[in-house]
Amino acid sequence: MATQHFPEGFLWGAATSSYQIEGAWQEDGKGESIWDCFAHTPGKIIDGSNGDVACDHYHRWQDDIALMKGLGLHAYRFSIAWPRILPQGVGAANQPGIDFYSRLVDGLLEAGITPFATLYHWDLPQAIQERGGWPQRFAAEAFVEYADVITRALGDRVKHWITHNEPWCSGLLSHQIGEHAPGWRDWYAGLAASHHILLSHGWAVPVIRRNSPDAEVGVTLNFTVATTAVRTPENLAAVRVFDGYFNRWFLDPVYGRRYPADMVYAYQKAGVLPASGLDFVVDGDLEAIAAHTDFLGVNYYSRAVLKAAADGESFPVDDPEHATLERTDMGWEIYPQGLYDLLCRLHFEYQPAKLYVTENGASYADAPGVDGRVHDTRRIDYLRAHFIKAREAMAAGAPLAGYFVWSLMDNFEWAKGYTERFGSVWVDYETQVRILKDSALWYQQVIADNAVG
Ligand code: IFM
Repeated sequence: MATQHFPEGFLWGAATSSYQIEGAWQEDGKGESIWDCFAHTPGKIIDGSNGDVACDHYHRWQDDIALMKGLGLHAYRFSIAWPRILPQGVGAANQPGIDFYSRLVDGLLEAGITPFATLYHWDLPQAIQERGGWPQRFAAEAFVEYADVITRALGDRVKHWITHNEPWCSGLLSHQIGEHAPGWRDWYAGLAASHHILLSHGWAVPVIRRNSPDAEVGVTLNFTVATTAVRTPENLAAVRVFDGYFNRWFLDPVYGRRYPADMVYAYQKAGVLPASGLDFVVDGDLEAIAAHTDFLGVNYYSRAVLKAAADGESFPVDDPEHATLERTDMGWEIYPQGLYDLLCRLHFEYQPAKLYVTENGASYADAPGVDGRVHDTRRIDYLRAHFIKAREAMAAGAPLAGYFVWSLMDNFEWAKGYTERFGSVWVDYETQVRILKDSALWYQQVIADNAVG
């Protein structure tokens, strides 16, 4: 395979999120989040762990910036813990929490690394949850208050803002499937939560622009490329439904197309929505959600190979027989072509002004060997294949401006606790020693060459 060069100025980065790495769950006036509460509930996290300490990044951020600088990263995507800023979700701000992110941002800028800040990567203040959480409209109003406070504090230095990370997860995985905090299993609540999350995005965009002149503002969605191996009308309809549930439900309103009518109808038919339809949508909401954004953040890991349910009515089911056997430790199929297909689809169907891959990566358990190094060659193969597909999508016209590897370091993988390792940097959770895996050294070279061979 010939070396693929990336255009000058292409941003190479790595990503993390607050709850997954910071620890310090009770320090310096931080309020409790729904993830503190969820992870402290027995039975919710597979290994019984939590993010109380995680990678202790709250205390080790300077060393972590030094690591990033050593890797040559151009950009770092991190998230801000809302309950560090407003411990009760609204009202009094917590200056030490603001100061932490202010120091982090200054440190990044001094190291020549561009900060990309995500406002919400799932750690909702528990106080907001106690008032009903995202299924309530109030949560969207509270988010705007939080967005205002933090962008006023950092908006002079942070020039790339992501309102939300993966609304499918914070809306449906959390309220419909129940795997993530707050662990509800109520489809209607999941749709209401998703709507208020999108609404809070739309409402926050002009506030961020006001507080952070010349900033780029966008949202990050996670996508699963849906496909079927046996192209019967039933299976193709199943693909359409899955795509509507996972991808279009979020993309369409953000790009001014309202909620997909086929899905509204399907939800009404299934009794998920009342006959009156989207009764949580108020006049003006859809216009707000469609606020102009400067970029779309794309999180891509895998695809879904689907078939129609046997009764022809229920939600589509997985068709593992027809998927390839190559999987990461998460059990996710490795399908780099999906990234090409996705970036091209987004470009041709939705025309975002700019795209960033805000997450892509793989979980592999490879640990330090006798030589003290971590030979994670499967992660290198995974990343290389995806970088190449991204470059091909750019050649086909997709306006991709940067790529953030998930994740900078091993961290708390939500309901899977510390059993999955996505990092380019190995973390020993006992000692907090960090070791650059082979994939980190490989990535360092990709960045230096601005090319992948
Ligand atoms: O760890 C998560 C991240 O928080 C959101 N996107 C997917 C990653 C891997 O599951």
